[in-house]
Amino acid sequence: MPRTQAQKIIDAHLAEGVFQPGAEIALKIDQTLTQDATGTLAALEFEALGLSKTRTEVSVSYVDHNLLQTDFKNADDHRFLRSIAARYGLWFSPPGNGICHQLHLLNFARPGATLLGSDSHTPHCGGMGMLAMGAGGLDVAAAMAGYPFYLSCPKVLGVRLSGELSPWVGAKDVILEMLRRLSVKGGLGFVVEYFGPGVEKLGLAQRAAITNMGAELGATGSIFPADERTRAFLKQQGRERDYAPLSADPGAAYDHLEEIDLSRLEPLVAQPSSPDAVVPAAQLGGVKVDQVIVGSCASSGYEDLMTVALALQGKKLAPGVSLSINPGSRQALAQVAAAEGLASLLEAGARLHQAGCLGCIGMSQAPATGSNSLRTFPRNFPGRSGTKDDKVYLCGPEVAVASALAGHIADPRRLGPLPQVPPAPPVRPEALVPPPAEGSAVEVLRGPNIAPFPQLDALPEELSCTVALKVEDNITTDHIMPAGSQVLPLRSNVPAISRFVFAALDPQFADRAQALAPAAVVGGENYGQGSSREHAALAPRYLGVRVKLAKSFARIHKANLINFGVVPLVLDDPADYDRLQQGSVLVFHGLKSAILSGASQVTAQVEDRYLVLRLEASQRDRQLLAAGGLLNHIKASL
Ligand code: MIC
Ligand code: SF4
Repeated sequence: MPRTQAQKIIDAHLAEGVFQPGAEIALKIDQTLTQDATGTLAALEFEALGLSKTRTEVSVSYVDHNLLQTDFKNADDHRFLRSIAARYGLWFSPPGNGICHQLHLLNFARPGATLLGSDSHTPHCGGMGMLAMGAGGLDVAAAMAGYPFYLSCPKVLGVRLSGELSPWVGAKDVILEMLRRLSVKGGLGFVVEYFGPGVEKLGLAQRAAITNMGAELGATGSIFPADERTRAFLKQQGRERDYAPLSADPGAAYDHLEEIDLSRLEPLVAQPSSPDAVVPAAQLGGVKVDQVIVGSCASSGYEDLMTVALALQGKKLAPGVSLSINPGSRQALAQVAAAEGLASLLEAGARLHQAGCLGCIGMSQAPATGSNSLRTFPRNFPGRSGTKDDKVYLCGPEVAVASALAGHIADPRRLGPLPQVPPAPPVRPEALVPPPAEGSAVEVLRGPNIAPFPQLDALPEELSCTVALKVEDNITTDHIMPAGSQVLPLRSNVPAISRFVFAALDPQFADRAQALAPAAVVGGENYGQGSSREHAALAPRYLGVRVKLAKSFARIHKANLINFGVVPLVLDDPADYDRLQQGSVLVFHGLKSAILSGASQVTAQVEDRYLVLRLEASQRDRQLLAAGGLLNHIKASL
């Protein structure tokens, strides 16, 4: 049988199960990445497993999210992660080095391998022809310990690319076109696999920008073939030995097929406040822009920044526009400097920042009240910028620079001929710290804000829980567990961060859930989309939430709920969603036995009615739920 690229990698890494979409499989994980916002908890979890060293080909701990050091907390976390890396055999990337996905693609990604990262944009490295997936920190900690990663075997969505991008149309426009067609739910259960004659026209950074934002489609991963351009990229990074070709067999079948003629795409923009609210840039000429930011893991490499620099050459920003440049990596910044791009950026009036996530995760760069912000980021969920009622538009660097010059959203094709970006200068300002040969004597340095991982009890047989909150469709993990400069420093302190659960939607939530515990939350479709942050599962659990009921769940969030022993139940009957209200009491009899028996449905009594709720869970998931979470389960098995 001819196989897709995804199937080839899955087959080569199967630890349990067979390639059959929907069935549970376990995959051997070759590489892991963590970043500081999720990595502190992952490190605490790894420590709790009691191993002396990681058991992967390579594991890297990046510091890129929590860069503001307004007090000791983030600085303590950085130091803690550096010491953990040395102790347990991880590479360490210090603050200022750049964003995990950009750095991993440059320095470690290799075709044919598997990568598990505690960040939802880990599929960025799918641009290299690897199966790169986002997961909760606990799954990544388990992978670091050599455990396979359990997931539901994905279907494969093929995207046949033909033609070539026109001038001023970029990789971002390809993925925005996918979001326009398929929506933020369209990729659920799929690996998105790109193929066809258009592939060779895209460079590695472009491929990675496309696979990166496959996360916004809800996809498990996205993947490109590995070809001669992949080899050339690796060669330039001094890693040609990591090259291995990858492509689908001729005649491989896809579960769903899309076709994109690259030459027909035009510059696109996602409007506030969802990455799939996509329209042509040309239609938004009436939208004034106050702030423009070029950066984030999706669009911050050498070519992106150089395109902006060259387009700005000899020009000035429109009056009143603030343009920020957030390089994705120290390497990209050094390359732009070597190619003499910095002068144009600075002379035009741009603000130059250190390499990192910065405003993408609300760590500074919040827009002014009532203003419009245009960003080359992957996400524009409401309030994520740090400003309530923000209006954030998403685009590629081409639209960003055209708009910064015009003062309103602009089609970049009006800028005239596309400037030719010179080949990337061969500068590689290495600042990655390899693990020492022997780390067992390294002292792990903890600050006062780093709280131990909380104890979680096993699931009771009888459970009566009260609905503490009811929410709508497409609730993101940014709604459940906000980020931003106030909250992110608490990522290594679960009791403290739990005070902010649902804070923007309902500031009383934390107190109410704690008073009602055990509590439940009711949600609509695609509940928990977005970030991989496991705090969105663990912090509510810490407050006493034992059950979540939703019309459907996003993949990573559902896995995180199970990892912390929160039962995810599907409301198949829309009338049940309507019936449940804040304050409704759900009584489950024999819940634990029902879950362990493999039953696909459980019943809850609500007043004098019985609701039938679906539990989509593998046998292993059920054991985790019964044990009160993965950590309890692994500890019991050791
Ligand atoms: C994000 O883009 O939302 C983040 C911040 O990178 C998250 C991880 C986190 O919440 O720490 C992600 O995408 O997984
Ligand atoms: Fe960082 Fe933003 Fe990328 Fe998340 S989406 S990894 S916050 S740059």
